[in-house]
Parts: sequence; structure tokens; C-alpha cells
Amino acid sequence: MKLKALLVGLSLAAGFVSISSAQVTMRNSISIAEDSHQGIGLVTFAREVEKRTNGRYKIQNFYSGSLGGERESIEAVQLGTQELTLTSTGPVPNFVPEAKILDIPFLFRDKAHAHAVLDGPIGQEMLKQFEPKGFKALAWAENGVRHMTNSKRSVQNPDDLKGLKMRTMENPIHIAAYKTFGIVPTPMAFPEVFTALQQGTVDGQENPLSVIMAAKFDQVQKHLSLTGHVYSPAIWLMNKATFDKLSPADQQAFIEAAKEGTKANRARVAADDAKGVAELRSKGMTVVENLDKAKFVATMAPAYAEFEKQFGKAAIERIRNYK
Ligand code: EAX
Repeated sequence: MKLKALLVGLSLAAGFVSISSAQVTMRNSISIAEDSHQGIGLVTFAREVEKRTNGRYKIQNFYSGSLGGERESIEAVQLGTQELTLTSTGPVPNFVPEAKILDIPFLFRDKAHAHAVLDGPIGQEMLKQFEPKGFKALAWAENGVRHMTNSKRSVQNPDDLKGLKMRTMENPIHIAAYKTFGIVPTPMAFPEVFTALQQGTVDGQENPLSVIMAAKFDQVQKHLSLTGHVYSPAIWLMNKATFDKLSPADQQAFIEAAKEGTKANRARVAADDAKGVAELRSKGMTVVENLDKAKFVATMAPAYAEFEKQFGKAAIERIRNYK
């Protein structure tokens, strides 16, 4: 009898423990493949959240746009039908217009400059501007330096871009800038891009080497030019109400997990950038490496005039000159 009572007591205690430590599952997503710079970010984030909350929170990852493209995922996070997403800033200005300025072509000298701006006061101020729109922006991450690919011709000079029909992100700054290059921009969600390139709906697209490789665009694109025309940030977004319900310690755990995810993500971008040209050449792409960047910058002059009107010269210079 005594033993039975003890067993009942133990199982009740076990039941109590399992109730108090009930696991909460949240969804996170990216528009590209798991084997990518963003995928490794997601995997790292999930592992760190579980570790730092003793398994009370579990993150279920969705890849390749299986929950929708980036715009749809941002919208779902804003509405709270999805808790988290990692997205490029491409479609972000449709929700948080202040983020537009980051997607100006040739704004950042290089990735190190971008990291300094995003991780420093300018970037941290901008993270706060997501809050009134229903997001907790946990941290910046990286999509990478964007380069152009197409199936028509080897692009060496700005003139070679004239008349190319290119898929762009759903980003007003990119669309305005690429028009200035003479490109015919066709905004489209990422999950549709491979098929559009394959069927010739568009001649080309532009993305970091990490994305070009992860999406296997070498199968549907012949020419790559290292235009490096824009640095593409990424950002960890969480539904604000969901974040606000966490204890302060758990909130910190989510923020730290995002920072760890970004470390893994940026390291993978560095590795992809180091091996990308050789890998894409080996898959049959022609690669133009040493473009005259100054010529491409000069072509942007009318767009820059427009951006200065829109953002103010001081705001742009503050980013450009940040050390
Ligand atoms: O975030 O839409 C795009 O071209 C993005 O760079 C891609 O989905 C990775």
C-alpha cells in the first residue's frame, strides 16, 4: 500500500512538472532552402532558444517559402498567425517605410561597413521603428551583396543592362534604381523566381552568391556579373504581442539566440562569397569579376538625386560616412 501511494505521489509530481514546463512551439520561416546562409541562421536560432529557455520554447523551422514568400511571412508575423520570420529587407518597406534607406545601391562600402552600421546606433535605432508596426525586430542578419545574373549577355558595363527584363524584389528603392540602369524591373516573390527564369518570363535576376547557389540559379542562368550593386540586409522579426508575453529573461534569450543565429549566418555568407565564383563557374556560368564600379555608381546619379529628396542628404551621408 505504501509503495502504491508513493508511486501515485510520484506520478502526480511528474504530471505537475510536465504541466509547469509545457513546451510552447513557435514557427519561423525563410523563403530559401535550408542549406543556405539563412537556413543555418534558423537552425542556430532554434537551438539557442531551446538551450537558453531549457526547452520551454521550441522553434519549428519552415524553408523554401513553404509558408509563403517574404512579404507574406512578414504579414503573417505582423498579424500573429506566425510568430517569427527571417527575411531580407526586400519587402520590409511595405510595412516599415523607415527601412527603405538601407536598400540604396552602393550605400555601403563593404560587408564590414554594413555590419558596423546595422550593429551600431543607426541600426539599433531602426530596430525600434518596427515596434509601432507590430514587430519586435530581434536583430539584424545578412542576406549579402547582390550581383546580377541573366540569360542574354555578359554584362560588363552599365549599358549592357539596358532593356534586360529582370526580376526584382518587391522593394520600391530597388525598382527605382534598376529603372535608372535601364533595366525593365519585374517585382516578384522569391518562390516564383526559378520558374520565371526557366520559362524566360524574365531574362535575369539579382541576388547574393549565397542565394544564387542555394537556389541553383546556375541551372537557369548563363551569365553572372559581380555588380555588387546593393548590400541586402536581413532581419529577425517576431510578432510583438508574442514577444511582449515572454518573461524578461526569455525575451533576452530570444534576442541572444537571434544574435547567435546572425553570427552563423554571416560566417556562412563569408564562406559562400569566398567560394561562390569558382563554384558557379564549375557549374557552367560565365562570371565577369572586375567591373568598373565607378561607372555603375555614375549611372545611378538621377536615382541618387531622387533618394536625397526622399531621405535627406544628411541621413544618407550619416550611413555612408559611418566608421
Ligand atoms: O532572402 O527575394 C530575394 O531575392 C531575396 O534575396 C531572397 O529571397 C533571400
